[in-house]
Amino acid sequence: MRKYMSKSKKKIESSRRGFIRNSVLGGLAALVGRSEAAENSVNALKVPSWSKELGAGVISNPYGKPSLFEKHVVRRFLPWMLPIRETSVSFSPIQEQHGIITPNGLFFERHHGGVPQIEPREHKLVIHGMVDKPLMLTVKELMRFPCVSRVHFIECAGNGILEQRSAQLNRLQFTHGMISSAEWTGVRLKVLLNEVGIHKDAKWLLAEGADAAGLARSFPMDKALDDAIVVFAQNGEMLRPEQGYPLRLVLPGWEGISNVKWLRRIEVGERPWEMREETATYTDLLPSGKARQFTFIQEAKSVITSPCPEHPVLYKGRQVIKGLAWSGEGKVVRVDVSFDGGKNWQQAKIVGPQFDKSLTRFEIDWHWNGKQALLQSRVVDETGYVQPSLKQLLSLRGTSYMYHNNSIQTWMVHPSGEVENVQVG
Ligand SMILES: Nc1nc2c(c(=O)[nH]1)N[C@H]1C(S)=C(S)[C@@H](COP(=O)(O)O)O[C@H]1N2
Ligand SMILES: [Mo]
Repeated sequence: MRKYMSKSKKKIESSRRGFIRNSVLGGLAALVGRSEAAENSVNALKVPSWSKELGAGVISNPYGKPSLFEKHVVRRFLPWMLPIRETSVSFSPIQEQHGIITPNGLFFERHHGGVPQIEPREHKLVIHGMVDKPLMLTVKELMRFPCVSRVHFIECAGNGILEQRSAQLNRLQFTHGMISSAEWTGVRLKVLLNEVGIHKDAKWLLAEGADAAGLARSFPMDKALDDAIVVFAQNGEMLRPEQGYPLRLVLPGWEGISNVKWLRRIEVGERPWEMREETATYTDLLPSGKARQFTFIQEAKSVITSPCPEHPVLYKGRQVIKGLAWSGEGKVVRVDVSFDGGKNWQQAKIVGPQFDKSLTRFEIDWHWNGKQALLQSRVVDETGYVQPSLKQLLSLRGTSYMYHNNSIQTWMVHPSGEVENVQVG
C-alpha cells in the first residue's frame, strides 16, 4: 500500500525514486553517448536466438494469452481500501491501454457480493410489472432478437475517490483505473419493451442482478427507450463472469452501478423503488445539506496516460503526450493540454475512432526542455460542458463530496523525468 502513496513514507519513496531516476538517466545517457549508440545499432543487426529456431506451434495456447513480457499488465487492488475481495474493486491498468478498448481480462471489477458462476441454460431474464404480457427469456431466446454492437465506457462513481483532499496515490492505475471500455453486443431494451407492451403510466424500471448482493437499481423510462442495451457479449466474445455473464444491462454513460450485471429481472413501474440497504448508493452530500442520491451521468473527464507516474519521461526534446477523454453525455469534441499547471492551454488532436459515451484518444506534441513541468488535460463534450478543476468541483459540491470526482489531473514532471501525482491551485 505505502509503495503507492505520493507524499510521506520517505524511505520507500526515495528508493523507488532512485530506481526510476537511475533507469531514466540510463536511458538519456544511452541516447547521448555516441559510441554506445553505434554499438547498439551493430547489436541490432545480430540474429537473435528466436530467429534461429522454430517457435511454438498452433494451439500451444488454445485460448491465447499476452506475451510473457507483459506480465506486469494486470488488474490490481488496494487491500487497505476495501479488504473483502467479494465486495471490493480492482483497477484496470489504463496506463498500459493502447486505443479505446479495454481487453476483457483487464476490465476493472466492482462487486458487491462476489462473482457468481452462472450456468447459462438455467439463467432467465424476466420482464414484468406494468406490461401487457410479461416475458421470460433464456440467453438463447434473447439472442433471437435483432442486436446492436456499441462501444461504451463503464466508470464507477468511486473513480478518483481518494484524491479529493490531496494527491494520494502515485499511480495512474489507482487514480483513474475504475474505468474500462468495450464493444458491447446485445438487444436494445426498447425492442424488449415493445415486445411486452408497456402501460402508458409506466415511467420507471428496476433492474436486478442474480448475484448474492441482488443488486437492484431504478432508472427512468426515457433512458430505457433511448440507448439502454441488454448485452450478452463483450469485445466479440460472451461476457466475462466478472462483467455479468451471461446477461448485463448497459446504460451508456451512466454511473457504473446502474449497469446491472448478472441481470435477471426488469420490473416496469410508476416510480423509483426504495434503495436496498445492502446496495451502495454513491450519494453525494452537498454544501446546502441536500444530497444527490442518484447521480446518473458520469460527467466529462480526461487524463494523460503517457507520461504518468508509471511512465516517466525518458527523453528530452520532441515527444508525444497521449491520453484518454470521455463523457457520459455524448461525444468528446475538444481536449486541451497545459504544460504549466493550467495557466496556458493548447488544443490537442483527437485521434479516432470516436464514439458516443466512449473513451476517446488524444495526443499533443511536446518539446521537453528538461525542466519541471505541470501537465494537465481538460475535455469539453458536445453539450459544451468543460471538465472542472478540483477547486471548481469542490466549490460546487463542498468538502464532504467524495464520489463523482471528474476533476482535472495534474502530473508533475521532475527534471529527472520522474512523474508525480500532485494537486495545484
Ligand atoms: N449485479 C451487480 N451489478 C453490478 C454490481 C454488483 O455488485 N452486482 N456492481 C456495480 C458497480 S458499483 C459498478 S462500478 C459496475 C462495475 O462493472 P464491472 O465490474 O464490469 O467493471 O457494475 C455494477 N453492476
Ligand atoms: Mo461502482
